[in-house]
Amino acid sequence: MAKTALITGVTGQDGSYLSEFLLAKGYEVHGIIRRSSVDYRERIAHLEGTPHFHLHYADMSDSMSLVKLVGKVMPDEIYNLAAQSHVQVSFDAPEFTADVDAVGVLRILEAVRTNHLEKTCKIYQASTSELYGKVEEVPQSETTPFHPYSPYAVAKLYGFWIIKEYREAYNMFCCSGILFNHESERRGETFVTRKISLAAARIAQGKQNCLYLGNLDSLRDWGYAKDYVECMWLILQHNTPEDFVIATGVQHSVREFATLAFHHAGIELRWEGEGINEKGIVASINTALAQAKELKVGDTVVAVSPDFYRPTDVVNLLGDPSKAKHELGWNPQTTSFEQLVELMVAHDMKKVAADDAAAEIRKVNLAEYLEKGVDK
Ligand code: NAP
Ligand code: G4F
Repeated sequence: MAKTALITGVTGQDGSYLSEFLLAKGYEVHGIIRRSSVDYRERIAHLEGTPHFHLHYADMSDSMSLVKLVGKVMPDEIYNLAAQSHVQVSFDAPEFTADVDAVGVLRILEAVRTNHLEKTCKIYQASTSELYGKVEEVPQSETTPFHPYSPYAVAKLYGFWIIKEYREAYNMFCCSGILFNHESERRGETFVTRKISLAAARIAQGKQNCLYLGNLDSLRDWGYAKDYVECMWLILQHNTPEDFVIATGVQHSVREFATLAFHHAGIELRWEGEGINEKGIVASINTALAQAKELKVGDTVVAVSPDFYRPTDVVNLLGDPSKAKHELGWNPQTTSFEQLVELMVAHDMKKVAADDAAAEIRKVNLAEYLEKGVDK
C-alpha cells in the first residue's frame, strides 16, 4: 500500500524537493498551503494537478486547522518543514517566529495525539544548526551543547526539545534532523547564497551595479538541498527514532562563496579593505560570460552595508555528519561546494536573461495594448 505523507512548508525550498522525492517513491503526498494574495506557487507549480499530490489550506498558527487536516489525511509520516525561516527577519518579527517555529511544532504533535495516531504516524522536525549559535565546539555533532543566538534559534530550540519530550513521554516516533545550511536554485532570494548568485548574474549582464552584503567573514557548512531531503526520509525509515546532524563537513566563508559565484559569472574579484570598508573589485573579466558593456576592471561590485549586520550573528558553523553517514548510509559529499555554486550561478545566469526576454515581451504586449485598446 502506498504510504501517505503530510508536508508542512510544502511551498518552500525543501518542501518542493521533498515532494518530488516522495512522489518518486510512490507516496501519496499532501501539503499545507496558506492563503496569500499571490496564488502562484513557483516551486511546486509543476506538481499541482498531478495525481498523487494534494494541497490543503491550514496554518501553523491555527491548531484547529491542523487537527482537522491530520484527521482527514491520516498520514503515516509528517514532515514539519513550515517556519518563518529567515534569521535576520526573526529579530524584526520575534513573536510570529516563536508562534510558528516553536508552538507550531507542539500543535502538530497535539494534532497527531488528538487523532489517536501517535502509534502509527512518524514525525520529522526541521531542526537547525542555528541551535549551536554562539558555538561551543567546532565541528558540531549530535552531542555538541546548544547555544541559540537569535529569536529564530530560540524558537527552534523549543521545537527540538518538545519533539524529544513527546518521544520520551508518549513513545512517539518523532525525530529532529539538525540540518546545516542547504541551498539550491530554489533558495529564497534574500538568503546570502542566492542573493549572491542572482547579483553576480545581474552584474554580469549589466542589470545591477553593486551587491551589498553584511558579514563577509561568516563561515557556513553549505550543502545542496536536493541531497538533504533524502536524509529527512532516511531519518523516518531508521529502526529507532533518533536525531541526526546533516551537513557536508566542509566550511567556507561568505567571501569565498562570492568569489566563486562571480567567477562563474565571468568576473574575477580581488578584495580590498577591512570590515565595513571591504570591497570586491573587478580584477578581470571573461567577456564570453560577463557581457555587461559598462563593466570594467577596477569597478567595485561588492560592498559592505551595516543594514545586513545582525544584532547577534552565528559565524562558525561546521557539521560532523558521521552519524548520518554510518547509521543512515547517507553520502554527505554527493554535491560539492564547488558544484553547488556553479549550478546556482548557471541557473541564475539563464533566469536573468530569460527575465529580460519576458520583460521585452511584456513591453511589446503593453505597447500593442495601449495602441489597440482593451477590446481589440
Ligand atoms: P523556506 O523556503 O523559507 O520555506 C518555509 C515554508 O514554511 C514555506 O512553505 C512557507 O509558506 C511555510 N510557512 C511559513 N509560515 C507558515 C505558517 N504560519 N503556516 C504554514 N506554513 C508556513 O524554508 P526552507 O529553506 O525550505 O526550510 C525548511 C525548514 O527547514 C524550515 O523549518 C527551516 O527553518 C528549516 N531549516 C532550513 C535550513 C536551510 O538551510 N534551508 C537549514 C536548517 C533548517 P509560504 O510559501 O506561504 O511562505
Ligand atoms: O544565508 P543566511 O541568511 O542563512 P542563516 O542565517 O545561516 O540561516 C539559514 O540557515 C539556517 C541553518 O544554519 C537555517 F536554520 C535558517 O532557516 C536559514 O535557512 O546567512 C548566512 C550568513 C550569516 O552569518 C549572515 O550574517 O551570511 C551572513 N550574511 C552576510 N551578508 C548575510 C548577508 N546573510 C544574508 N541573508 N544577507 C546578507 O546580505
